[in-house]
Amino acid sequence: MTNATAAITLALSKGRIFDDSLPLLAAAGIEVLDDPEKSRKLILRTSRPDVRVVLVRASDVPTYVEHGGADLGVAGLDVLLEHGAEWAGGQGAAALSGLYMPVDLKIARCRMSVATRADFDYAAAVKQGSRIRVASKYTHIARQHFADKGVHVDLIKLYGSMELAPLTGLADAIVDLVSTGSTLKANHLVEVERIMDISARLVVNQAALKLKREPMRRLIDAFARAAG
Ligand code: PRT
Ligand code: MG
Repeated sequence: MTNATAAITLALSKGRIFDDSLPLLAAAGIEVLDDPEKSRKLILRTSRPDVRVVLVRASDVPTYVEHGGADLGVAGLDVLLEHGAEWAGGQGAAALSGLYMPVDLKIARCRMSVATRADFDYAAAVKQGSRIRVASKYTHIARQHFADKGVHVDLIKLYGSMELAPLTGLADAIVDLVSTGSTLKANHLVEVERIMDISARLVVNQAALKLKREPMRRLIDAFARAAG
């Protein structure tokens, strides 16, 4: 490529974000030429010589875009809110500095919810203003939620298998993503409160948007149209 600055790098994560982004890319006239399930490549070529895809961890997408490792990326609102809070002392999405969050792609949809064991009286625990022990990977979202309700909370940070926490007595409740509800059901947990709806967003590096205005604008518009 002769004009390196014109090349566009899109950060995606393997799994549902990648899978759900493919139809949007196709609608924008872009086909990904490498299959991440078949190769170990982290940089994927596309049918557009000036567009490439980099595969990063879902929670690393905002970091890549913020620091210009990618010009744009697709990340869940959950990831963006946690990332924003991490770097801005709990101010959430409003504080995402170098990131511009223009398009709700309406993919990878789910909800952030509170779940407990069926025999735990959540309503009473919340009403009485007693302390409640909550385990989550999403500690900033959880803290904000319970603060808004005026509920005292002891937060326990976990990185996975959150369903185990109420079953082992580690916590009274968990805050986790729910889509079909079958994971909760399989672990005899019940969804007791919905915190917010979650979907994936297209995030854009602001400097890249200025530097590569035309091709970036066209790509963002195509994504927006495809997302509907
Ligand atoms: O897995 P890894 O640690 O690499 O990263 P990640 O979990 O952040 O990535 P990934 O690919 O699992 O999720 C990427 C994004 O997809 C998330 O950031 C969400 O915005 C979105 N998404 C949509 C979901 C779900 N639906 C979802 N159901 N992310 C996770 N889940 C999990 C949930 O945590 C729970 O364990 O699926 C389970 C519940 O599913 P149901 O269908 O049984 O209710
Ligand atoms: Mg996952």
